[in-house]
Amino acid sequence: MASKGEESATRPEYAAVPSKSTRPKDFISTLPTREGWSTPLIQYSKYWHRPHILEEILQVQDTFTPRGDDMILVTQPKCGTTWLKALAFAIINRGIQSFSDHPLLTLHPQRLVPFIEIPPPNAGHAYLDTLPSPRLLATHLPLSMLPHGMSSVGCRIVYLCRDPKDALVSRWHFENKILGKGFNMELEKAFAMFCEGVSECGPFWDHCLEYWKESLARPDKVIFLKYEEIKSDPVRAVTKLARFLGAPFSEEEESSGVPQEVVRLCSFETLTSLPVNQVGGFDRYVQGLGHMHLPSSAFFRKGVTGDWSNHLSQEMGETLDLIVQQKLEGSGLTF
Ligand code: PAP
Repeated sequence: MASKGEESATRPEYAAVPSKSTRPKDFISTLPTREGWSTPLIQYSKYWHRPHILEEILQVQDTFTPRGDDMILVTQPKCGTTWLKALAFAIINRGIQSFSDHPLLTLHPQRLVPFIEIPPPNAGHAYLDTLPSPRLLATHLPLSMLPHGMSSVGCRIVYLCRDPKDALVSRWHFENKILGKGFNMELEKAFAMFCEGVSECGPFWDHCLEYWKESLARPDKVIFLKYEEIKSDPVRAVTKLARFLGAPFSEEEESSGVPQEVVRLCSFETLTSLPVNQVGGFDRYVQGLGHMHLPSSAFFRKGVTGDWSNHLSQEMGETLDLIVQQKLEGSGLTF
């Protein structure tokens, strides 16, 4: 019988996205499209994407070269990406940077850890090749759409998910904030679409399930975390994450409170108190919306669990819970 290690070595590659040489011309225009919140959504291999992001995803398939020591932070939008970027960055850089002179004090976590599928403005995807190893990268991609080669070279993947009700409400506020009067999506309609599985990178439950199953099959390469679990015991979560990333805290570090320092530096309270996270922002071109300015502060709202109940009715909460429960049935994953 094959051991766990042997099994993972023979698993098929993740990639389901066709490469440039195999995909038809105008590939995107052949895919199902439907109305999204602010731009249309296009469905590829059951997942919904904004058109410009899908174009980037296709390019990444052609250009991204994974490295064995890459660490990939994966989330669906609004599941705690900014927080996870800060925590992972602080963990792996703790040996070379003191907490009083830390890059997180002067750089937004979103800048410190680039997204694979969203290159920095004017940089292009080749930018990722210029980063020194080990690279800390982020993505919202489903497991089955990760760039080719990530599984076989053995990248470490950290998956963070969140109660879908909170992720939905957080996303709705975010779009409201960045689009202002240009955002006309009623929360009830956004909720109905979400329940149908139509959300950016959704269906929400399928995205979670793919990584959940992979974390059970390859626990040394994929770790599955929940926003709520980090909230309730951040030191425990940070310790677990450090161990997974191959940078465990030493006894000396534990007794001198280093895990607590990481938690404090990356806390909602610390990050929101820093000017770098309150002023300025990110400029992006979004097809269908034009040039957008994403204020740095838009990535920080309340930073709590259960805020959905201030925006969705109890009945809506129960409806979504039931859908998610049915979709996850038998997997062992619960929210
Ligand atoms: P992204 O996926 O678009 O990059 P992401 O960082 O996941 O965004 O979403 C922001 C959410 O994380 C916000 O949640 P809320 O709307 O429910 O408040 C934001 O407040 C929360 N967040 C950001 N930083 C932290 C942090 N340090 N601790 C806890 N929550 C945080």
